[in-house]
Amino acid sequence: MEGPRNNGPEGDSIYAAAAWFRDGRGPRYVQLYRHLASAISSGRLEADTQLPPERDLAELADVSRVTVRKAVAELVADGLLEQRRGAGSFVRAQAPKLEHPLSRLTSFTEYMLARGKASTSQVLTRGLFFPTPEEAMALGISGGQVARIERLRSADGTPMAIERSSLPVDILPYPERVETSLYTVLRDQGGAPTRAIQRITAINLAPSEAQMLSLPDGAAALRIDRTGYLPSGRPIEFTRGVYRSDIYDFVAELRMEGTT
Ligand code: 16G
Repeated sequence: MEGPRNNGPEGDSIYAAAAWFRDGRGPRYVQLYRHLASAISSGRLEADTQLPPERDLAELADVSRVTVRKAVAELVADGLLEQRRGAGSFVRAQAPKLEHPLSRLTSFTEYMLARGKASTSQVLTRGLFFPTPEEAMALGISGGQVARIERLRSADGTPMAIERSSLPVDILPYPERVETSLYTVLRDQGGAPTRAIQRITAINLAPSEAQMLSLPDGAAALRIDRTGYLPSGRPIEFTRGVYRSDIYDFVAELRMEGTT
């Protein structure tokens, strides 16, 4: 084993099998990958920390070198580690998380613009469809069709979210007009939501979603269902979005009742 590395207060114990391996929770390389990814995003493994060499890491973690290699390769592919020639693997400096205030109703485009990022949308589905019972219930409609748009949303070229939005046909008769911003099209036609209710759930990504968001299968993410209302109280938007939890932090301001 080589000399001490800059591994923070926990030293090498962070790599020990007891710290990350649980029976029945999937392949070892995936569990090791998840453990290291979360240690990096939480700051327990700081930027520029050098990982032990493959042979030592295999010994510390009580796994084969192939397992270590696979986990490290995934972390490099995700941009969490970098390999420096002849020196080994190092933790890369992480982009700060984007804080998303929950009390303000913003669109993806506005939110990213406010952070100096350019948003793009890749349309996955767009058209008029018969509503699912969930869409019909959320939008308060009993028959006819809904306009549906499914988009992969990116900021400065990084995939951030997959959003599937459904709206009553009279609100969005031509879904093909939505290129980047749904709310811009709605405002141009006289009405974007002014109030919304969101439900946030922690999920693990399905393989197809993980691939689109450039994350490993089963990675943690946030699912947010938003129902958006016009000032009249009419629900006009039901969006189910899956957001990268390694980039998004949703922040809520809370006030004690009776104070301002
Ligand atoms: C946000 C909303 C989403 C809305 C979209 C419109 C959340 C969790 N979701 O992503 O419901 O449809 O903005 O953005 O904030 P756009 O105008 O850029 O299409």
